[in-house]
Amino acid sequence: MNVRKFIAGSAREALRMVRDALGGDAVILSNRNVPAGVEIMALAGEDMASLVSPSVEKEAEPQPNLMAFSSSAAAATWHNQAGNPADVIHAARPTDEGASVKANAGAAKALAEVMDEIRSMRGMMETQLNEIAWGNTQNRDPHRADILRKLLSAGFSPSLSRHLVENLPAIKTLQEGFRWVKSVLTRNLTVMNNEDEILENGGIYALVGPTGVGKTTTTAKLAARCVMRHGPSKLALITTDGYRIGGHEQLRIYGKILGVMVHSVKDESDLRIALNELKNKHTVLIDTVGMNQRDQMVAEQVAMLSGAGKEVKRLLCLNATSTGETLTEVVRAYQGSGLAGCIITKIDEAATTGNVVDVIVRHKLNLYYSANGQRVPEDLHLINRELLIDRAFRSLRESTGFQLRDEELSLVVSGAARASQDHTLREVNFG
Ligand SMILES: Nc1nc2c(ncn2[C@@H]2O[C@H](COP(=O)(O)OP(=O)(O)OP(=O)(O)O)[C@@H](O)[C@H]2O)c(=O)[nH]1
Ligand SMILES: [Mg+2]
Repeated sequence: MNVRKFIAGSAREALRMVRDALGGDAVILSNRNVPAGVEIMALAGEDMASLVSPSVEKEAEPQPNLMAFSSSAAAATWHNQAGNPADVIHAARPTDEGASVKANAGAAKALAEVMDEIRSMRGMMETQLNEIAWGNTQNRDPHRADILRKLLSAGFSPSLSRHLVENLPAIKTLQEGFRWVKSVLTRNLTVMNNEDEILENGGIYALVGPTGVGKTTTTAKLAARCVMRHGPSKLALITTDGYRIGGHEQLRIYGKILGVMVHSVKDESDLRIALNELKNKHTVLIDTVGMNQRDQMVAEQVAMLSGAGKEVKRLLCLNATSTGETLTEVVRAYQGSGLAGCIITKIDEAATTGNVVDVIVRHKLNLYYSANGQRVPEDLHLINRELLIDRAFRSLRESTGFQLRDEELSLVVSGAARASQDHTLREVNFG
């Protein structure tokens, strides 16, 4: 085996040297930055034969060519012809099994290592090419970089931010770019336009979500709005918070203040009975017990609400102070066969709000209200889409250590999934 080292000022130049010296079938073993530029260790295609036992050649013709690079775009186009190490190992099965088992095990291990190396190199090169492409964009069009930085600082995910910036039309000023971004986000945010949807139409609503997000407080705020519109007799409150000490007390106190009965249920059959008894009520609000989104009990709770014999519309409380990743997990866990919508809570405590807006846009959740404080009933508001999006970009502190510098932007962007790989972004409407 004749492994050779090539050093050049750039990856492109080093790859050209490899191709000139070892041909188009050369196998790249490693690639790293060195003081003089880039160092590539490579092996001629035919030398791969030394990695497998001689008996292999009879059975596995032509020799598996792990990777050949296209001469047109040295760093850009890599063809993995062997597919995966298993294919290669299979091709290397000996004719005299007993004698060659050991040799093949060694060859298989070596091939697997080479394949791992190749995969990690491919990932590295894709990242580098992405970085170069983004670097060019940044130089050509600095407004885009500014907009991207603002989106990321506001808490939007790298993939949605990148998707927006990539689709940004030609702009003359930064303001023009921001107007476009905000209008796209606004257009893709679905909200309850008229409170009559819940207050006039009535029905059975359950507030669900992780622990401490504000379900009970929001149930009380909603209950107060119902009572203000129709009086206390049209409303009933149910709590599923039966097993925690004092669990149902909190809602009972709010019920007492509003003059509304509070029913406590333990399980699905209890809920069925309660909903049947309350069938003449215009509105029933169910305050559920909070559960960690990673808990199996969430699925049981969804099943309990779905199997109660009546249509129970689930409203998911999304705590604006949670990260986008956590909120995504929460939506996935609580989605079940479909949520009626969501309510943003604790928006007053959130340093960034792009995260919660991002998750709502991606999952196409119908946003009913946002809560911005502990006061019942004052701190619950209908959504003004423009204001909510504006707020995401307002008062971003520049020195929290979470802001990105120019050279860091390309790293984030190159790692972000392209819209074509992220199905939640495919339907973003650009107008
Ligand atoms: N700042 C702020 N605090 C809120 C908001 N909503 C609720 N809280 C507070 O958050 C805490 C938890 O609220 P709860 O309503 O008990 O939350 P929960 O989801 O019912 O909690 P569990 O039943 O334990 O899962 C209380 O101290 C509330 O006053 C809000 O919009 N902003
Ligand atoms: Mg509660």
